[in-house]
Amino acid sequence: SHDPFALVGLTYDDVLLLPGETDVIPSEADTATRLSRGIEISAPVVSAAMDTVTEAPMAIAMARQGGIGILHRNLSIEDQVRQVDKVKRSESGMISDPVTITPDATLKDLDDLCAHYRVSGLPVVDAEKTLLGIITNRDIRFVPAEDYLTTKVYEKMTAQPLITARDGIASEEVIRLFSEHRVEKLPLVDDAGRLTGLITVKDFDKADKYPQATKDAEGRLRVGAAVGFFGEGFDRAMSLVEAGVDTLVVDTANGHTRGVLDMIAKLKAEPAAAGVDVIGGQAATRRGAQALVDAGADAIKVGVGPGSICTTRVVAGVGVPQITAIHESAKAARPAGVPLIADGGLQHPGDIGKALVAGADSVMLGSLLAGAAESPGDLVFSNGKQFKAYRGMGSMGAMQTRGKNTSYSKDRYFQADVPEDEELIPEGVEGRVPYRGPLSAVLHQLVGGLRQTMFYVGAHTVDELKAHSSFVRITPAGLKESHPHDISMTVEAPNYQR
Ligand code: RVP
Repeated sequence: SHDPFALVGLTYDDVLLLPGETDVIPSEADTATRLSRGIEISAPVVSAAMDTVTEAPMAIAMARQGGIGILHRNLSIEDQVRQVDKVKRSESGMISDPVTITPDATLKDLDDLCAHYRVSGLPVVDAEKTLLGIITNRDIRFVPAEDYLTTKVYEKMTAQPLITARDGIASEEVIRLFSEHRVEKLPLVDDAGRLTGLITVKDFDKADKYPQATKDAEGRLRVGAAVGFFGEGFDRAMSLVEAGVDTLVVDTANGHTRGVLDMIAKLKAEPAAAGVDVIGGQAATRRGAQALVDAGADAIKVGVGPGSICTTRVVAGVGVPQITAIHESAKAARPAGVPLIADGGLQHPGDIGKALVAGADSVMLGSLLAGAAESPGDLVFSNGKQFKAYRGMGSMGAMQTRGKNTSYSKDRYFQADVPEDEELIPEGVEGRVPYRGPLSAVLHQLVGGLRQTMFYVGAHTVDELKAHSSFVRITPAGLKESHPHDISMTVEAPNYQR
């Protein structure tokens, strides 16, 4: 017989992990995991596809630290494509498709391109891609700004003799050329003298600095991007694929519906998108997750209503507390070998380990990352403290980004058809979070917390953590005991704020 109250919904604050025998040293714990069927990450953290969390700077910082960012979709296709492009060009030993300039362009054009891509110089090529020279800051240092519009690139570029190399050049050889010739950019050319790539000193150094970085086969940082299932969703997806995106996230508040499942199946069947993992969501039940597995999703995002800015559970009365949602979804995903991403509701570093033990393979974070320097938007000062804006993608503000009811992403909440003169039904709120400094410091604390988890439970790897750990359910008295109590805190810890 069916008991409607048999399922108890538990969330992060309802459980703790049991300590176990251990010989794990936190700094040696291996936090590597799978984001999706085809993408490995060395830290199980993903930045949320929200317009106050993930644009190119956040995605770059996330990938450098071994996680990955999912670019939000509340912007035009062209703008989102530009974001992907920025990440893919940002850093790698070698740039295979460098930004170039033609000899008859002006220094003003050069300056604009360099500012946009944050680079210090460009190879100069003709229409056939033949390398003619290179132009950097150094070449134009003494040109007054008022002459930028009338001075042409060919007048100032460094032409012959150019230091160049062939594709596939060994690292030691690159280092030798850089130091011997004191250049900072090494163009790669083919037999016909056509430009095939570029190696810069800066990128070469960074490759050493971020050994954990999440990279594709060509050594470029990996990045994901959100798409909808409605209207231009498929065209958006194809444009992102063309720009080199590594994974598409079909981003909706409810994945257990025909339109979303069809979009996932269509993307999986599209030859042009072969090799691009398709992530589907959201799920919060075993059957919802099974439907996404059956549609062919390469990973499933779990979470209906847990988000810090989310009001779905009070507006619609629908949702599943997150530990139970993950546990139930894993019953469908695990046998199929499909990774789960626990999305929303994490408040503390310790919640990451709890999510993994419940059945997730990684976590997606909004509020915990929105305060980082790399999130979109400026610092806001209030009463001598620093904040950054953070809002739900189902908030009025986000759903009316381009004017009344005309955002790119209101279909996330299935309100694409609401006409302009009608009030939308928001499922999120707008607010702010404390400024937290650079993402590297934020992630150091979050992933550091997970390393401590792995030490306490005796797990050398994420697989061991998932396989051998278990929970104890706690009461409100237990939760009270978990937090600092019977003291008024005088100093905030970097990983604990009230
Ligand atoms: P949190 O980390 O708790 O801030 O939650 C972030 C998640 O909340 C997002 O990844 C997304 O799944 C969800 N979200 C985003 N907007 C809204 C909303 O307006 N309801 N919810």
